[in-house]
Amino acid sequence: MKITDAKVIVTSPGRNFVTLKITTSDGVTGIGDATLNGRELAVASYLRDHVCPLLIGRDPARIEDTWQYLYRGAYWRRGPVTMTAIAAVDTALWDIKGKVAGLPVYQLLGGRSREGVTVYGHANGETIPEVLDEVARYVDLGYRAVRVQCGVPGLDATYGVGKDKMFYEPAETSRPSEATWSTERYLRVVPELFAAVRDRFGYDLHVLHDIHHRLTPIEAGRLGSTLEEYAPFWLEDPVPAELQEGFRLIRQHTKAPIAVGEVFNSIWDCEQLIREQLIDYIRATVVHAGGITHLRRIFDLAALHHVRTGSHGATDLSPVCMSAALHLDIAVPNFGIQEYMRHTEATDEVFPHGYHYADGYLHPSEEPGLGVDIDEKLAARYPYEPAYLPVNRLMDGSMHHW
Ligand code: EZ4
Ligand code: CO
Repeated sequence: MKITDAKVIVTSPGRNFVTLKITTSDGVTGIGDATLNGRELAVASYLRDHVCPLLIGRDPARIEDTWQYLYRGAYWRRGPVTMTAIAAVDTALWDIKGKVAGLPVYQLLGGRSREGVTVYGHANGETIPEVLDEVARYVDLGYRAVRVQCGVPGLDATYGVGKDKMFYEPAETSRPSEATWSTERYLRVVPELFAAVRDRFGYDLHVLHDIHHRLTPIEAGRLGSTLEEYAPFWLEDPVPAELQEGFRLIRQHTKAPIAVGEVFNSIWDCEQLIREQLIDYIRATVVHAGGITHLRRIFDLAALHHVRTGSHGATDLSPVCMSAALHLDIAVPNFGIQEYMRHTEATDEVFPHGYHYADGYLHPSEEPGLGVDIDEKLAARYPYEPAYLPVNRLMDGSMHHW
């Protein structure tokens, strides 16, 4: 069997998605997510112009060899664009391998290690009472874990607080919108939020929070120690993670569990974090960290060092990525939790899928392969729309991390 076609599909059913579709000489098809929020067309071109021509004629069964061919063959390694493109090829080839074997992909990864994939939803609100109402909604839906984000008094927009409750979407304008930031105000409001959530819902619910890279290590250490009495499940992305050493300082000052990795592209972004046990959860994802093949390598390293998984699952990762993530989540020994932001109905229609939510868990599809498809006719009705993520400035106008 040989690869006879590889094409890139760009569609925007509410937001932009890039999908790679590979076809074999036996007529088997596989798909992979290639969406890089705010830089979508760079990956589309990387695939169309530089990768698809190399795939034609290759044996689709050789997943590892193809991964190494694209990784080593680029010479300039890593980076979000390259690794997202490689991820798309890798994911599509696992989909094909599953279909050829007649097995869901998780069976090829060693089979089930658990009955379902525990997920957390996003409870957002401008005010703390609004957030509490949202938490109640998730609890009613059966969720065991909820991420809480609220507005910061005095700031006009805050990360994590959007117009739509179930579909938070930060990329929405043809130029980056500008938010303002005050660490001092933020550090005052978060303990109040956690206190209110514990007061109303008690301690059985897992409560998570995303700092979105905005603090310094010592500030994160201070926030973590303040929140310890409220037993956070994790604090996510406390600081920008280019400097892995920085996490040592956080560890010295708090026992709050730390999660990081949604913007990581390879094992080299987290090797020290994992080896030195500076984090508790690794949040790298299939689409941005080199596909199922490479993410499994990261998860295996993590398993050796008491680090569990907590993959990114925002709306800008397509149902193809979510589907692939669930096959890994159900199989790996060190699964922790999976982020689950629901896609819009339009997105779900373009990407029909067999995974489903029930009672706090997501369940991967039992169909051969990944169990997700793309309706190309419908996809063609939603052309690409330029969209940028916001930028963030301090009150005096200095650029800050978004
Ligand atoms: O801001 O995926 O944990 N989830 C997140 C997301 C990210 C977006 C960026 O594209 O931090 O909401
Ligand atoms: Co995040």
